[in-house]
Amino acid sequence: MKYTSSIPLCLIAVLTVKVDAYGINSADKNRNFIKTPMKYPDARRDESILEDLHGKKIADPYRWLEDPFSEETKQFVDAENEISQSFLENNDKWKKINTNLTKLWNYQKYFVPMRHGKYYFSFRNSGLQNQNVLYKQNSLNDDEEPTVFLDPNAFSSDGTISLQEQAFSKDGNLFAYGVSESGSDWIKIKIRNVQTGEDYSELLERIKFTSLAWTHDNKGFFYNRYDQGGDGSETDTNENQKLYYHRVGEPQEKDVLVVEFTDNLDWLIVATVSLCGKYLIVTPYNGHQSSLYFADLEKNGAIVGKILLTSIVTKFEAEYVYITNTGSKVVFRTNIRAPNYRVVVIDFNHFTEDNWTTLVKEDSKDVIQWAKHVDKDKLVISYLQDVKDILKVHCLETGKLLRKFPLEIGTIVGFSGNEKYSEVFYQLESFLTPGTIYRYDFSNPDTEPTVFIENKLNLNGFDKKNFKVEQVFYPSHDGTKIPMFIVQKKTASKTKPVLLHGYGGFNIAIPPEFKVPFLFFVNAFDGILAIANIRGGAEYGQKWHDAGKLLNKQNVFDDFQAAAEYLVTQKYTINKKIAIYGRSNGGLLVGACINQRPELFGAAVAQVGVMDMLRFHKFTSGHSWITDYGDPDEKVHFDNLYKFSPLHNVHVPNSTVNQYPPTIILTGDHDDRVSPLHSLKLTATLQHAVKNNKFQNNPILLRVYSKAGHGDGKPIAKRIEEETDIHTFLYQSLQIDADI
Ligand code: X99
Repeated sequence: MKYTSSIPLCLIAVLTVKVDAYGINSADKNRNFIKTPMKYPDARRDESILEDLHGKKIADPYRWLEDPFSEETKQFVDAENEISQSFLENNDKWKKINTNLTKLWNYQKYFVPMRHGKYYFSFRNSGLQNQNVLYKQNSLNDDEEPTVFLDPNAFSSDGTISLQEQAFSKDGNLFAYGVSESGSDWIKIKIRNVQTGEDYSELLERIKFTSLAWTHDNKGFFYNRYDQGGDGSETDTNENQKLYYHRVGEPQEKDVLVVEFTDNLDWLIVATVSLCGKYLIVTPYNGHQSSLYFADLEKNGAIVGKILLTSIVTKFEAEYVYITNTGSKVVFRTNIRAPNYRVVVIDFNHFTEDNWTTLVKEDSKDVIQWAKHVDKDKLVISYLQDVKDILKVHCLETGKLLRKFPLEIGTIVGFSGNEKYSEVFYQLESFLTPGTIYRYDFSNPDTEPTVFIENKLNLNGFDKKNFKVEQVFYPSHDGTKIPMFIVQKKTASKTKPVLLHGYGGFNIAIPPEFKVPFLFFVNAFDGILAIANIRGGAEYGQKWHDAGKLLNKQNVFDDFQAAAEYLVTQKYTINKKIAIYGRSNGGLLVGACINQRPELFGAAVAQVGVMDMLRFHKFTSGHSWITDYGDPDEKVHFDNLYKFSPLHNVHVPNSTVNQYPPTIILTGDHDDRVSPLHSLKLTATLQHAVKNNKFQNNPILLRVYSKAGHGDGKPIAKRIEEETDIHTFLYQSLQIDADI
């Protein structure tokens, strides 16, 4: 594995010697890995950090780990990596798992074609290319070979520079694109001429969570930037995002500041240019809710300074997502007074709420996820129905339902089409379907969508028919029915290992999608994949989200623990064979669950998790999560967060029952979404609690990857390396006996 150390060689030697003595019994290192308790680095405890917060004394002995640049932090990370790497690599399955995962990942991937100007564009990946490549072609005829338009693999030899935000100009002649390094949320924007394939000389910097909206004169675009930037390894708070206008061919210094909200430095400003080019629509977000403004760009004239905005909605109590417009009649998807979302029309000439009309009303059960204007006068609307996608077509003028597309159980992961063309493409994925692209032409209304391209695995003997996917609805502690997908081979076997996955927050659902590592667990380990669609997500609209946020957050953890209990009572498995896995907000889920009910699980994997719930708002853009987690500076929220914050609820095991399960905590040194300090501080705290503890035999490991961020844009090589680590850890912890 590639791993660069920043500590002196002599120190590595010392640490390596120690690691060899760290409880890995070399005679049987692949099986009963712990014969003696693990030994961990002696992380310094600074007992002087003691704060009085809302009447409680809160210690934070590892506060020093919040400094990512100190030598002491680097040495801690290096020492932890030494332990986890030797633990994983000493397992002779690491290489086999790596080879098999690589094979499974190596299949040709196609994505939906998109039409811009004279050309079709589409992303492809030949199999193991680190980044998907953007191709250009004149037509979709079989005899035409597409040419490479933009290949992010050429930006770096290790694939760590990725393409993020992107937008074609209205005429399709220019392409603005953002690139990120080492997985950071920071991007730099460049502009490429579609005809020549050449880039303009300017480079736009200090950009994060940006809009990219071209004006229809094709001369420039709106984007968001901050006064200070970074490379993703810093933890500084991001505030005061502003909206700028950039003119193609000019240096960034000449960009025009058009919108800022100086009284509210935490807001993220989302800007869109209307389909007709006349309006700029601005929605400043506070977490998931926004207010709503617009400006008439025609009346505004040349963009030379601040744009005067007209306010439509001032209260932050819902979302307003622009879909399309016909003149001043502007169509939005919103959840205002419609927790499952509805489509409304706001006339910008008479925009008070009593003049709004509902075009597509809220459904009592199914949730409107997105809507696209296609074929002159139609809206394609995606609904989520019991965590499965439904695709419907409505009349844009009357809102009337025109037709429903037949859809297998799965998720639309890509859609392309617009008002100018009658043709649309959509890509469906599911647990066992790596992506089938359908094509439909509205000019032939009596026809059905046809398969345009089907992504196929390159795996001998793989047949979907040998697997089964079921959806169960299990009761949580308060009786609420929680949906859960269960995927496994049809063959009966001994007690199967389970990978139980969840997220539970931020109005994000976990729908059926194709994930190589999940299929690997099911196929190679003869395991069961269980996806628990716990509260806090978008599965049943705003109510489901509300039931798992702020003072209701404990419901999320209860739902996940109830999933494990259900899998055992229904005899799918036994507790020792259940691994829980979550990332980001789901890392918090795993951290909270191993503190609350360690006996339920046989292993835990917490990736890029939020672990310090009393200080999450102080780093990078963490303040934008206050709408889900609550504000630690307010007593009522502090008291709630303190009850489940993984860092503040670590216990010293006093029986083998409440020892921690084998746990691996993973993060990346350029994760500027959830700073690595969360994982570092939790690891140090857990290891301190369990070291020399006679009841704790299971390891607590930390793996920090270099040149890696929160996840977006991670090159395939790094993803395979990380998933090999995770699956080697699972193989060992769950005592998997599959022959691989
Ligand atoms: C973010 O933190 C992304 C930041 N972000 C917003 C945006 O909060 O990019 C936002 C609001 C409106 C428009 C654009 C943005 N996210 C995205 C959360 C989950 C997410 C995240 O990454 F909402 F999907 N978290 C990490 C939450 C806790 C752990």
